[in-house]
Amino acid sequence: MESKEPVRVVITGAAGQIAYSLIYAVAKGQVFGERQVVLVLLDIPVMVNVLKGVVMEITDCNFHLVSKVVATDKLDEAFKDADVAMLVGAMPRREGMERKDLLKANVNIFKVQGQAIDQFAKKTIKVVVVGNPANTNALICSKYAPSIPKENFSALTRLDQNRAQAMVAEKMGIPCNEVRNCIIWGNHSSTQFPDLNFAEITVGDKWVPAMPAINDDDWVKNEFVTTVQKRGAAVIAARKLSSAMSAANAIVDHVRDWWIGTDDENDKKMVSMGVWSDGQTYGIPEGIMYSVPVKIDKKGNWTIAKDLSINQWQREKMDLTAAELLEERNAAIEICDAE
Ligand code: NAX
Repeated sequence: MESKEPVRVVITGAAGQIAYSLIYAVAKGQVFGERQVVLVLLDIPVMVNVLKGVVMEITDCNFHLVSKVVATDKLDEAFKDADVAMLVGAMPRREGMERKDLLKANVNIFKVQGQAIDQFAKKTIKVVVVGNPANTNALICSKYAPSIPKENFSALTRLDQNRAQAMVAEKMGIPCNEVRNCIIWGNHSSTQFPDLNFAEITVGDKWVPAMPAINDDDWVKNEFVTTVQKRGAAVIAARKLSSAMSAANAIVDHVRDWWIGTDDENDKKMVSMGVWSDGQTYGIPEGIMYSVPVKIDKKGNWTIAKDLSINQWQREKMDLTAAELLEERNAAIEICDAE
């Protein structure tokens, strides 16, 4: 990370709608700061022409931080020496498609991308999986990249955290940068558990617990939880397209914090990431990619935030989303083994 070589960033699904906002943010320095980047854009063969148009636009932006653009539909070319991979591209759910058919299509995408990462990328690569089902896709990707540490794979749940924090800010009538540590536990799906028990807001120049200030247990347990869980569907219903600008923004937040760390003066900031569970923390089963609160040091190593006390209500919600992830994992592994 210390070297001044450009950061080689792979963005998959590069011709899609999230990538259209994401590429701009990465090229503008919002993730890696004033550091040169090589943008590697991967999509499928039928999208190669669209990708050409995206490359033309990148050129026309005159980004001073972009040292090179590679647009490709070849996995080996895409993942060669990659430092960071933002795996956005996936098969969308079509009307009438069963969940298991979606899982099948996507598991295979992330299996072959895992194999390519294993073979071609730097062993220090950091991977964030965005394409749904993000947690299970991240698990499969990691499974097929055994030479890369499991800690280097993650699933995006930062959008859910951002949504949760925005809701608290709105409820309290304060700016969103005065809310932190809203935690997302579990799966990036409607079983996720958005948890305000460790959230903080600023009063004067001090961070204080948010729950006593909100002082509305019914809102916290009901309206807040379900609104965050269903926010993605609400955006689709209104826009007729899924979240794109806010998803790209969350990927930026996720990777920037992973790259430079969340360390603040008191080391109190927590961010949510779907990460490998070793079965040792907060009663989360081993072998799934479960979203937890993490702290990240300046070298980019994350650790799960410690000593958070979990009550019975939280426990039940955490177990419910774990059960869904175990089910998804078993179905995904069955698909991979059948190939
Ligand atoms: P789009 O359909 O606009 O773009 C997806 C792109 O991926 C397309 O250009 C497609 O050709 C490409 N693609 C498909 N298979 C590929 C493969 N094997 N290799 C490379 N590229 C491939 O979708 P978009 O709105 O950009 O969403 C992308 C994914 O993000 C979807 O799976 C979506 O469900 C997921 N999301 C995840 C979120 C999260 O918080 N984890 C939130 C936003 C979003 O819903």
